[in-house]
Amino acid sequence: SYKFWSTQPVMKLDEGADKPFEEGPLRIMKVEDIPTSPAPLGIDKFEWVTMDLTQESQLKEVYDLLNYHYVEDEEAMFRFKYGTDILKWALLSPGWKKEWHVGIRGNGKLCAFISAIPVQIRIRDKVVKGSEVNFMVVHKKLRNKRLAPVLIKEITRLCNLDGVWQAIYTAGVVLPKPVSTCRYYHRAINWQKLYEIGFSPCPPNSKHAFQVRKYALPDQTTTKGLREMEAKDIDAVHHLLKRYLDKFDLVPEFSREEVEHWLLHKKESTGERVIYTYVVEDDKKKITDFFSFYALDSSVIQNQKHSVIHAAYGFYYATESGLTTPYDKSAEKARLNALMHDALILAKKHKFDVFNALSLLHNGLFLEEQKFGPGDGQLHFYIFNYRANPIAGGVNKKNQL
Ligand code: YNC
Ligand code: MG
Repeated sequence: SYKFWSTQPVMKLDEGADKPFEEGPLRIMKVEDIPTSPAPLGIDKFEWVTMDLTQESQLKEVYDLLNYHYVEDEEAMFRFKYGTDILKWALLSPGWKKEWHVGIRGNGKLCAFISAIPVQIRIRDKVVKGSEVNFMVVHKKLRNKRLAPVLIKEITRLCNLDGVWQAIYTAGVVLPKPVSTCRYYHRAINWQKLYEIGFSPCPPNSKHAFQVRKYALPDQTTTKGLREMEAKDIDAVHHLLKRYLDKFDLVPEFSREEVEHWLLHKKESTGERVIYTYVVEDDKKKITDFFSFYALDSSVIQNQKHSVIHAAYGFYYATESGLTTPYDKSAEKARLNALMHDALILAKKHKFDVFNALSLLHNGLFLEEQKFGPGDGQLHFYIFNYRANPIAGGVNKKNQL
């Protein structure tokens, strides 16, 4: 019945399915009408706090909260284990605001958190200045007490105070109303470990040795001119990505600074490596392709032998082979398969156990051939305060390719 969500400027689940409609904001408001202080929490010893993630001690508090209480799969086998370096990457992106890192302390202890970062989103032909809301978490002991709506209303107020009226967010749960839905796909790299954890079953008519051989990868990549992205590639990667993302209906509009932040690994950085980006440079020194993946561990909740899975997540890519006139789908398919095969080889070299990808962008062109299998998880995409026609997600849906 969505007691909370039915009060919010979002489309109803049964709305707008029959015929296409004009897209745009649902509710128009003015900054001067937005309250300048948060709604009182009304619980003794509980208070709103702004988390300063540039302070190691506060970053560590958010890390601890997420480490024990953040997203688990349905069977509670795994839980995302965001480390402090990936949290900095995700939350201190260009234009970040301290005020958008919101916590609740109870008796001084951090027990809930929600965040937003500024983003420009293009939805079909319109560009919206919005925010991306992520890392909403409530301590397990405080669940089902309607704290989530309180967090959501507070991050909304803070975005509105900065003149931001739209937001994008994803969730595994169905809420009113997904603009698009994707499925997770997984490609085993260390099949034996995934088997021991209980993530990858051995099919009844198969044998261990066969499964291990099926997922074996060579040690060397084969794409000519493939190398790690460097600072000198930022403009070329930015330009190529911008042209490639033009093909899609729901994408970020990245600035040069954002391309640098999201894609360039800083060699001098200490900490754990988060982003892996590779470019292909041709004989004329032109960047013709790039691909990227990021590192995100998951805790294995109940296992004698293994406590963590090292997962690589497919991120942005672009290829000139997808940009020819006329468009040649089979040429793009062949190229993406070659690139993703190399991505898997590099992921193996960097000791990842599994490579995860969603059914978005043109991933449908390579998932099957690269031996990805569909997972149980779905990821729903939402836009707050915006009326939008559904955007086909999933693999091989007609609008996608
Ligand atoms: C969810 N994930 O339906 P109704 S994703 C949004 N996103 O409301 P309570 C959610 N809403 O149905 P709990 C949600 N999960 O009555 C539940 N809800 O209308 C809704 N899990 O609240 C739910 N992190 O406090 C219901 O539930 C109401 O104590 C129930 O808390 C929920 O970060 C949660 O999965 C998720 O920590 C915090 O279960 C808790 O269960 C938890 O009684 C593990 O809440 C971690 C987890 C979610 C990851 C994410 C994106 C969040 C997006 C939030 C929406 C942002 C809107 C845009 C705002 C800015 C606008 C501008 C401009
Ligand atoms: Mg609650």
